[in-house]
Amino acid sequence: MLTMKDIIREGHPTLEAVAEPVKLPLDKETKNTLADMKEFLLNSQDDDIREQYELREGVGLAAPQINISKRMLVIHTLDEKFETLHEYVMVNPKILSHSVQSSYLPGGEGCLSVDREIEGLVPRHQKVTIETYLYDTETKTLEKTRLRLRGFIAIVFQHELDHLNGILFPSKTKTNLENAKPIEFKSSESEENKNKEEVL
Ligand code: UDB
Ligand code: ZN
Repeated sequence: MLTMKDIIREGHPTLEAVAEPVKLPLDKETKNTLADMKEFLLNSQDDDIREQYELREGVGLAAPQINISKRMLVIHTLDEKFETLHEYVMVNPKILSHSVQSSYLPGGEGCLSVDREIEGLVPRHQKVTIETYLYDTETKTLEKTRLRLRGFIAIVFQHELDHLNGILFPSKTKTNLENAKPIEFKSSESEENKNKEEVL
């Protein structure tokens, strides 16, 4: 299984490289890597496994973060209303179009590959239409798909896509964002929701 030891950190050249497109059809090794990446996020979101292996609770992971310079990423998280689970294993994703409206996380961003607190806000597109191959880890099949992502999920996607292009969020922070929409998490009736707001 992947642990924090497998995640490379700021300063490693792979995090600054533009990753290569994944060759299709997927080979066995690539399928295994995608399954491992998804498993890392699931493990990191399981309270017992997270504590046992000292994982950070991840919502997304890009292959370059485990020192594999290929255009693939995984996302596993609820939207900001805590309504819909978005779980995607993406291969060769690209943005087809995006909103003019931008958005940001009011608490700023973090990164599994960045071990320091970074001040500032990161502007993101509020909505993106993407084209990607989606990998199904159960059937081990790949399907070309168009998706419309918005809000928090769109932010996670753009953060991961930046990793495929050798970009880390600290290089994009601003002190002042005009006309951008803060992505607020559905508040605060439950303790669970409060905890999630603290993580952000
Ligand atoms: C994260 N996690 O995984 F809304 F239960 C961040 C870390 C760096 C703080 C672990 C996170 O935002 N967790 C979270 C959010 C919730 C509810 C919840 C847990 N990433 C992924 C990453 O580094 N990918 O490369 C950083 C996020 C910052 C903005 C989008 C991705
Ligand atoms: Zn990151």
